[in-house]
Amino acid sequence: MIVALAGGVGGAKLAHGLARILSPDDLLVAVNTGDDFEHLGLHIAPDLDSVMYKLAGLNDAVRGWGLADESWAFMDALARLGGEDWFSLGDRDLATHVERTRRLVAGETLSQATAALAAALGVAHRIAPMSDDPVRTWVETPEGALPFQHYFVRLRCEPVVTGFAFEGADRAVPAPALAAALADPALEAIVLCPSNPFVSIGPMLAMPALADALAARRVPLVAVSPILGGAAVKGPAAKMMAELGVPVSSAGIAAQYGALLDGIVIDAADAADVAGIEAGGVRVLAAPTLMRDAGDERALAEAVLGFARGIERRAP
Ligand code: FO1
Repeated sequence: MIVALAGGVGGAKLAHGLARILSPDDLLVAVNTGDDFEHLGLHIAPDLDSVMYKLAGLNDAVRGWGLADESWAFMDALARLGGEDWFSLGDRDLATHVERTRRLVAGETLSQATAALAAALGVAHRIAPMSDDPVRTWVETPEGALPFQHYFVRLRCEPVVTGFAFEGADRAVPAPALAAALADPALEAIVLCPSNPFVSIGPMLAMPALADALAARRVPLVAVSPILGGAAVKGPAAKMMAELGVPVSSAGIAAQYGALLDGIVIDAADAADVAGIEAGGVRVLAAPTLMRDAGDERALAEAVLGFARGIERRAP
């Protein structure tokens, strides 16, 4: 059994590859909720939805978020009314947020609401939020701290980043499915998907209860680098690394995760980084990491599983 910790697009792609190989009982995808926010009275969970839509085969591959074949009548009508239109909710996507919010207001946990939505969309594999407790990412800039979606969408990641805060993380505990999977004797490995180490995996590691569970693990933990040839495959990871003084490379990703890692999968084009990372005691697999289609996703998932199953947990 494998636990994959995932953010949005990159995490969803690797999760999709893993789901092609592993049976539903043998995979848990635990997803960042630091990007979640309340908007227009609705609970929006962008990374959970990116993973859910991808595993359901309903995602928009070009836009990278939301549903394929979307229409925008709601947003057009909202803009005409002078409403908040900086965050785009497609007509079909809107139903997900309305139904999720209805379930949460009725007393369901985010885990229960997520499981219900995913099942309704035909997803067989298990998707869980990282926590049922609210964790909210703030992006620190020279002009002050910004809620994550204001930084990411409203300001298009333009402000310089000086740090991050994860409101609520100190009190949050891993979702029941994640806690159970990490304690399951059948667990073989933990995979950090090729997601942003600061704002996708960072909110998870900021939960002391999850950090402790990861530190107490008996199985190897491997990351897949989201950096390829000195650039991020998607999103602001490279810009954030540069602004924070972290080398924009897979070696920089390995350094960011530090002692947590037993191994890292980096792109074959970055093979020059292998020796430097291995000198720090972390095993490295150099393999194609760019996922352009379902074949790439499956091939990377197979490479990651083979690598993770072939290495040991470092002595803590
Ligand atoms: N990203 C954007 O760049 N612009 C949007 O208007 C936008 C709307 C949106 C609606 C629902 C959803 O699930 C995701 C949405 N995203 C949008 C993506 C999302 O904000 C980010 O990609 C993630 O938070 C980063 O992982």
